[in-house]
Amino acid sequence: MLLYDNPTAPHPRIVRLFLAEKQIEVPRQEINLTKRENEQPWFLALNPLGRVPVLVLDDGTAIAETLAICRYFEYERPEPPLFGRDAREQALVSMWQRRAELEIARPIMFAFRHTHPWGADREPRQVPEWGEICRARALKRLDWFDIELGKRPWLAGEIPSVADFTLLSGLDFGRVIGIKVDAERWPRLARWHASMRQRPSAEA
Ligand SMILES: N[C@@H](CCC(=O)N[C@@H](CS)C(=O)NCC(=O)O)C(=O)O
Repeated sequence: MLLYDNPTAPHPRIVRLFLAEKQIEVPRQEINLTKRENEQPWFLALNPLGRVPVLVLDDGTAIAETLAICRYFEYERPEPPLFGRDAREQALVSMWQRRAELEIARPIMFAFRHTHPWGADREPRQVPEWGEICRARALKRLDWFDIELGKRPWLAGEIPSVADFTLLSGLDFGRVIGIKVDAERWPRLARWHASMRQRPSAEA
């Protein structure tokens, strides 16, 4: 088994957080995105989209997509449950994971790709105005997440889940476009962030 990884990109970090919480060790190989290793034919054969993470199983099966990889490990090692413990929790984790990804992490990623020099020759056309719109949208959604995080300890309920790792990775990546966890504006988000930072997985 081999996990194709990258130390600074947000999606691979979700998998590392997930593995750390489950105390699973997996051999990893870094894909250098700056040197465009992800665009090499051998890597595109594993994931035609040219994105990390990718998990290759011993039988050669290549699993791309962060959530698919996390699902694989959830089945292999159910404890601690990170996708919810029953039907209700699983539905809530799924709901909040998608919201964290679609409403926070993705707009932050678009803002980065459309305003940062890194994205200049990776996007078909870099549109800084679109990047700014995405940045503003993520900030507005964080106001909402702050309210939600005042209602329960973790994003989807009483136990930490893959929804929290998705939010943490997206939010921390926000640093690259100047988004910081502002405790004045988002006190409950800051409390949650501090709790996440105290977990043994935080350095993953
Ligand atoms: N939908 C994919 C997205 C993966 C993704 O966007 N990976 C980024 C790093 S966070 C990547 O490999 N980007 C390379 C590039 O765009 O050149 C997933 O959930 O794993």
